[in-house]
Amino acid sequence: TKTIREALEEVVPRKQLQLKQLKTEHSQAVLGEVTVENVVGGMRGLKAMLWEASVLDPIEGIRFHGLAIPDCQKQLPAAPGGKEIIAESMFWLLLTGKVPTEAETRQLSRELAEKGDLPEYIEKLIDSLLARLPALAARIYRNVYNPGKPIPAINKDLDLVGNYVNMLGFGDNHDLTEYMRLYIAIHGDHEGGNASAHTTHLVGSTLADPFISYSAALYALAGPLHGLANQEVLRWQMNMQKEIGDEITHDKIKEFLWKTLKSGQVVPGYGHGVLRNPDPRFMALQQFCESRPQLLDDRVIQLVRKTYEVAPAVLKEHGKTKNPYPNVDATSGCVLYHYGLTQFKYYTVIFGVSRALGCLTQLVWARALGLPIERPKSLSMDAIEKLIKN
Ligand code: CMX
Repeated sequence: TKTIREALEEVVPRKQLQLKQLKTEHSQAVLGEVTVENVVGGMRGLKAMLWEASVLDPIEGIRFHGLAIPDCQKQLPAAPGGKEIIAESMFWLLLTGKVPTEAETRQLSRELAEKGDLPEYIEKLIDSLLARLPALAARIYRNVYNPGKPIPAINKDLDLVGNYVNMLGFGDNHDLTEYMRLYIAIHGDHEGGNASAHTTHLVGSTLADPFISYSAALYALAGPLHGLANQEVLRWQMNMQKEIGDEITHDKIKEFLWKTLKSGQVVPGYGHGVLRNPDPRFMALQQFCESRPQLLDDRVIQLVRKTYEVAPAVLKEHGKTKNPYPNVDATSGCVLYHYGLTQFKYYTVIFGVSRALGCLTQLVWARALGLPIERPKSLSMDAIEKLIKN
């Protein structure tokens, strides 16, 4: 059984060599063209970043080192007594490109649990940020929403998310724990170009420490077009519920969708910068709901499912978005709400605990490979026009 450090040490020299060869043998190879659309359109589709852990295909969705979500669900070890993927096995895969054994996963859980107490000073080990995030995030939750109640100590025999849910005060809810395990594993990484991942990479490229780099990413995650969308979805679905009452029909949902669109708002939880199909993370969370009748009885979850039956056609008719299908945020917050985590404002914090897996993985790789400070070239509109004319 290896530790994660040993597993990483095996991979680093190979990757360093690969980068060296790319730089010496292929540095002038052309990977694509830069169009005006790339520059004025938020760099969509521009191949301009190194990111090791995952690739986002517009049709298939996310693959973590080649493994799609159903592959991960089959291959990555779960927690003792659980069935869902856990953060540790996902982190191991993201960082090393290998599927860990059950023993390796348990060992990582223990290592993280041992480092998970909030210390008085900051160690520089990168994965210790990861280890401390649950305690930090749980303390925020408890201080804001449940002040004065003691927070349980970290249980060294439990996985990262098991401990997190425990510290949040929901440790006796096995279904929520399993949901959070799945949620945190599959939100872990989504390629490098999304706003939070890219922010970590950019700030980290200045050699700012991982705490600062990842804090910057959380500000990006807090925007309603990105991580805040899952709480926006819940608010929007609840407003829909209020407006259409108990009798949920396709026509009433359609009417509400058009009202949202005509007021100039986006439909939260739908559309994506890269995906052009329903998000497999959305499908995985829907499958979780399908295996639990009490979730299917929940009015808001029913609305989410019914909305999915109607919204793609409405968005197609509306004709603006390139992707009329749901992304993961269309469902993720609604299930948290069902399980009693009713404070919407906190949902992006949970997303933040998860996204650290991928962002910090790449930060480790950026350091191991000695990647340079990021510094793309900018252009004014006059300069673009001049280049077009030439
Ligand atoms: N509802 C209505 N209009 C939408 C839309 C939606 N869900 N998604 C995109 N559009 C519109 C855009 O606003 C844009 O309109 P304009 O031409 O008037 O500016 C047009 O369709 C084209 O946009 P696009 O190329 O399809 O999408 P982008 O890559 O620009 O934006 C995203 C992607 C996610 C920001 C956008 O789809 C959106 O705002 N979705 C709703 C918010 C959301 O769910 N965000 C979460 C994404 C996942 C995540 O990061 O967590």
